[in-house]
Amino acid sequence: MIPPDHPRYRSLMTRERLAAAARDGVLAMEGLTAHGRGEAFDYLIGERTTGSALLAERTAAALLLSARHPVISVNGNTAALAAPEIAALQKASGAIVEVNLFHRTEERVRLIEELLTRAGVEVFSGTAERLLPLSHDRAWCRRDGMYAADVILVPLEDGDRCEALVKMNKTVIAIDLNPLSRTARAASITIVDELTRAVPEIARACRELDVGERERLVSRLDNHYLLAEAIREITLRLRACSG
Ligand code: PTJ
Repeated sequence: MIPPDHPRYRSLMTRERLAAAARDGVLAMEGLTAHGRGEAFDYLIGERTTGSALLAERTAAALLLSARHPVISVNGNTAALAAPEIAALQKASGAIVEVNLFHRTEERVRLIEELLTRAGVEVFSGTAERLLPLSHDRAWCRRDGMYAADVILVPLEDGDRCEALVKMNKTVIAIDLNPLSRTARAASITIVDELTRAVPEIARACRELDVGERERLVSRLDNHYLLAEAIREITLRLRACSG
């Protein structure tokens, strides 16, 4: 029992939620350690959406809205943490939502698709094929879904697939609290923010941006700048805490 007045209530409840999702088979056990790494980086950015993250979120919205075939890729952590937020983003952006897993079993795909559907997501399912140039199971996707995407949002990604998607000339939007990760470096744009803060901000921007603002954001996209700013904001915070 976690008392609501505990200073880390939200964080502890999130852990409980993920532990339950792991017991239910939605979350891979490895997803718990991935979350722990994310928590550590969230401390470093001050558990808030930084200025550079907000710019990245608005640019991500502009990319999704300008896309011919936008896709949101969902894994176990994303489904366990943010299924209703993904439903709202799908509504605001018009993107396809497809499940893609690193620790893939047919049973996990089914459980995650069911969880998303219950949250109001229109899931793009059907027969998956081994289409991406990867030796692990993230290679499995749908020909008319992820494989055909021009813009793809990949929350909590592993670097391999991110690199492969960029090589396939797709615009890859990563959400990753670690600005030093291979994913963060390989993506076309990286949002260094916590998933449950980032997804609603992208959805909000999708509802707000006019065409002129979209074009301006896309034309100024610079991932090196965004990552450098994220690292600078962490450095400033560390300096303030140590001072
Ligand atoms: O469900 P599956 O089988 O597809 O597996 C999903 C995981 C997350 C286990 C898999 O993709 C994986 O191993 O990912 P990595 O390589 O550990 O990368 C996850 C990244 O996401 C790390 O850099 C974390 O810092 C970051 N991260 C973790 N939690 C969050 C996060 N970023 C944003 N928000 C979070 N809540």
